[in-house]
Amino acid sequence: MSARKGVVVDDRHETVRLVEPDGAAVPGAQLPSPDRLLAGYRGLVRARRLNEQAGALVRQGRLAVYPSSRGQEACQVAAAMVLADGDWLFPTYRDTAAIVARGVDPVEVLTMLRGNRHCGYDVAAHRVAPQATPLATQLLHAVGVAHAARLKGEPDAVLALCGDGATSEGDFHEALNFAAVFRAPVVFLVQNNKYAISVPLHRQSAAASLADKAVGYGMPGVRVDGNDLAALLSVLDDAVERARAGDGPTLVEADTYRMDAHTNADDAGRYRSDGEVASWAARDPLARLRARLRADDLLDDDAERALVEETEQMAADLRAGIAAESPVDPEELFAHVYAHPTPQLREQRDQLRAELEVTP
Ligand SMILES: Cc1ncc(C[n+]2csc(CCOP(=O)(O)OP(=O)(O)O)c2C)c(N)n1
Repeated sequence: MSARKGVVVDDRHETVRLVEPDGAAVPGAQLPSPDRLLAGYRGLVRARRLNEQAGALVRQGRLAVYPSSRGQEACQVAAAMVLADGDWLFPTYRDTAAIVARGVDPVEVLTMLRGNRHCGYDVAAHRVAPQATPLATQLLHAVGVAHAARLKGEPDAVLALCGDGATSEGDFHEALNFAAVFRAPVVFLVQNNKYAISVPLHRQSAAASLADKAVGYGMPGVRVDGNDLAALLSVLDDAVERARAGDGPTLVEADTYRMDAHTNADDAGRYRSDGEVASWAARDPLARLRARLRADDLLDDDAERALVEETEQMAADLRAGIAAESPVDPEELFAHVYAHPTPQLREQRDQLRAELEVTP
């Protein structure tokens, strides 16, 4: 399907790529419009800064944890850009940057990672599900929402994100099978960043390519260069269009790499080499699109300076917003578990209350 707009190259597997790592356009590639590429570049720069700032907030003790998407920003930004306002996004714990690219305030998105009991943003207003930590559960929810939209005759499409490790989960199988049988308007975007924490892909799956899994479900599977924003936009546009037209789901595998550790609690140096990381740094999604835009005279020094200023403001607002957030009442821990708290919960609450009176 992607061959209609994109260019298929042979990179171990058939992979859609429009822009080479050095910024050169693949011969014959039909790139998205200049405006779209510029909007995408802005998204990439903001996403990178968000990743850096959130990492710093963890080191300052202001966030409990942050699963970084550095290196995967093109997937994050493209996932948001291909959706219309009425469409739904189903993200994982790693997809903070995609939610921000969809227009949600970074402070709201990071509220959950401060350890708050709620996800921090208005799920219905933004049409972004809460970030799922249990692997692949969000795929079933996404299919349910997509199926409901189809039954109600609504035009909305759904895009669900997951990692390569999540494709080994039973929920992945159930979600893709149901979606294909019922032609649910959903796009599954697997960010194949090569590791499930420390488990490399070859220990995770014996499939030659994760996109090949689509065949067994009876839906198209496309492998795309996940560090090429132009290719991602092209492939995902097609998939969303297909979903909206009633032609059913698509599985998209994005070939990318997690540049940071799994989270701040992980030491990636124990399971991957510096050489491997360096080889992916040379395929950086920002540098690639920047080189393309510069070569086409679509980006100059003034525009870059303005973008840096804007992005620094976003980071400053994020720091201030996280610092300003009011402290959470520890007793809230018990407030939203049951409508009528159990005797055990009441006992635990009383214990905590007594403890807090002694050591507030
Ligand atoms: C159902 C379930 N099993 C195990 C875990 C523990 N766990 C958290 S992240 C992770 C690795 C996931 O890897 P992948 O799906 O490739 O996503 P990535 O973290 O690389 O984005 C695991 C096993 C979990 N969160 N949920």
